[in-house]
Amino acid sequence: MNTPSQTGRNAPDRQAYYDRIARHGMAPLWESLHSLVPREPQPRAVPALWKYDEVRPLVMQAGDVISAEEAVRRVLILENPGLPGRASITSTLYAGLQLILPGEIAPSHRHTQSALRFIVEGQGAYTAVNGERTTMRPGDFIITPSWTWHDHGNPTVDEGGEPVVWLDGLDIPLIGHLDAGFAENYPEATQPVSRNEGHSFAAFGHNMVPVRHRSTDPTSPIFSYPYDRSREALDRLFRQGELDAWDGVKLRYVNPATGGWPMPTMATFLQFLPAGFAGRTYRNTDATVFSVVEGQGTARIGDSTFQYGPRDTFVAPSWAPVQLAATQDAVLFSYSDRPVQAALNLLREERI
Ligand code: GTQ
Repeated sequence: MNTPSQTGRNAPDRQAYYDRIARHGMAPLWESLHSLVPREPQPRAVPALWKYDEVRPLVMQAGDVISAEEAVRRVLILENPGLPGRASITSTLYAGLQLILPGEIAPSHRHTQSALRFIVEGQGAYTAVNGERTTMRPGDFIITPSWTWHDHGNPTVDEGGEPVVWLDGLDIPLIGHLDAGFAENYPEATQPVSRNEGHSFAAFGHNMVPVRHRSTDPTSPIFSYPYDRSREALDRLFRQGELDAWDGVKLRYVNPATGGWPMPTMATFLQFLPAGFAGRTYRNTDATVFSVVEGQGTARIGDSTFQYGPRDTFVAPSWAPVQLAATQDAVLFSYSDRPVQAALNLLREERI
């Protein structure tokens, strides 16, 4: 039998050895192998819920603290309690609630991070992308693709403006891990408007594309996916009996020119859960952020049980079991990094 002195296998020797190799920029794999290569995902993100009734007053107070112009983007970051200080709701995704008051402008800039907006409260504000403005209404899903100029604005009170709040979803942590972030400001507060509102939707939003359109651009040519259209689709499918035991009626948003995702890094979904629905349990490797549009119910995520209602945000970490139920007809918007996982052949789903 080896004695520690013969082999150097006692703990103090080990530590001295670790200290020695650390001075050479090395570390012992065997101390961390299990966490580096876990048997299954071990996310630091935890299930979490932000009740809109609780956070709304705080979002509105941000309007007293700073102007949109000074803040550039006046947003309260929804930070996962398991990822403190990292501006992350999951390990790859960011979420925030952005407020724009009547008469305000959030100045134009662009960045390699992709952004989505999901309108939570108020209407009439606009986002401009690539020279086209889109008016926001609750439940609308709007995209700001990577490296496109974008500014947000809101009509004055006299023009009928009201406070507008939307959920920002960005791939900020993912782009941070990749060290692929670039950004620049537009020389003026707003970019010039070069196309009428509705242009991109007319060209690409009706199951048709311009006759010579040939782009294989992974980014959707549609900037806004209006809620009334998506809601109607869910409603019709439900009436025709399309109810999945796990998902209710669930559709994904598409790039209509390719059938792919609206943007290369983030997938988005809208689902309908009828009153009384008690979904079966599933889990996915793509951690998912949910924004409640309508209705009420329960989300069981891992060991947590959340009562959700309109405008609440909640998050399911990677591989956590999820069970969705509704006490009133409910509509949930959600987003995840699924396109990235699918492209890398990493996506796993389990329907239990
Ligand atoms: O609207 O451009 O919530 O750049 C975070 C970063 C929003 C935006 C955010 C951003 C934006």
